Amino acid sequence: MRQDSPGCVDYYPGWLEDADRLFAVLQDQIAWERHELTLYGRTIPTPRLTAWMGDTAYRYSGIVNEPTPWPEALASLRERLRQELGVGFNSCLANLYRDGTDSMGYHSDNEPELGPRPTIASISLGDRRWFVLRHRTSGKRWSWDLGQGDLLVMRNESQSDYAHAVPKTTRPVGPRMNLTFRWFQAQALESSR
Ligand SMILES: O=C(O)CCC(=O)C(=O)O
Ligand SMILES: [Mn+2]
Repeated sequence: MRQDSPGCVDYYPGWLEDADRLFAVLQDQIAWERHELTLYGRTIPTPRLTAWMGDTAYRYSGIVNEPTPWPEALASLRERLRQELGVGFNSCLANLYRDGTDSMGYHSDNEPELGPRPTIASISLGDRRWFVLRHRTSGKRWSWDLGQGDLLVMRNESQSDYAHAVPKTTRPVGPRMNLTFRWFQAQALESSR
């Protein structure tokens, strides 16, 4: 594990052995979608493909992610995470960065349905990508060059005190996939209506 990580992030390089096979299976079996994002009155397609596996829709940044079915390989991975981390996950947001122009801007996974201190387990497949974490007030940054089978776990104040991003790159890169397992509490939203 990296010595210079903030305490709320754990990094397990090469956690998954059969990452190549899983990448091919999930690229084919996940129901990938491309959403549109409205920013400052302009509607643009998101610079990546996504899919949401969960019980109910997940809304953020004006995007509505309707749930899509769990491929068997993804359900097995969720079970392995539960056994090894001792944390249950009921949903997964998958991202596919097709080339270096695909990216994700700085944000925190701080929607109310995720709770105040969510544990998010992120698995990387495919080519490597930089994952950057920035402390909200000090501006201090950390980055990880994530690739095939790496596991990164964000916990505790990782979403309240930090933002994270996947920047674009001019490096020639092949497709890169990220699977973020979460616990999504839809009732929190419904009971407040
Ligand atoms: O690709 C990544 O590692 C970042 C994904 C992410 O932040 C998200 O899905 O919310
Ligand atoms: Mn995120």
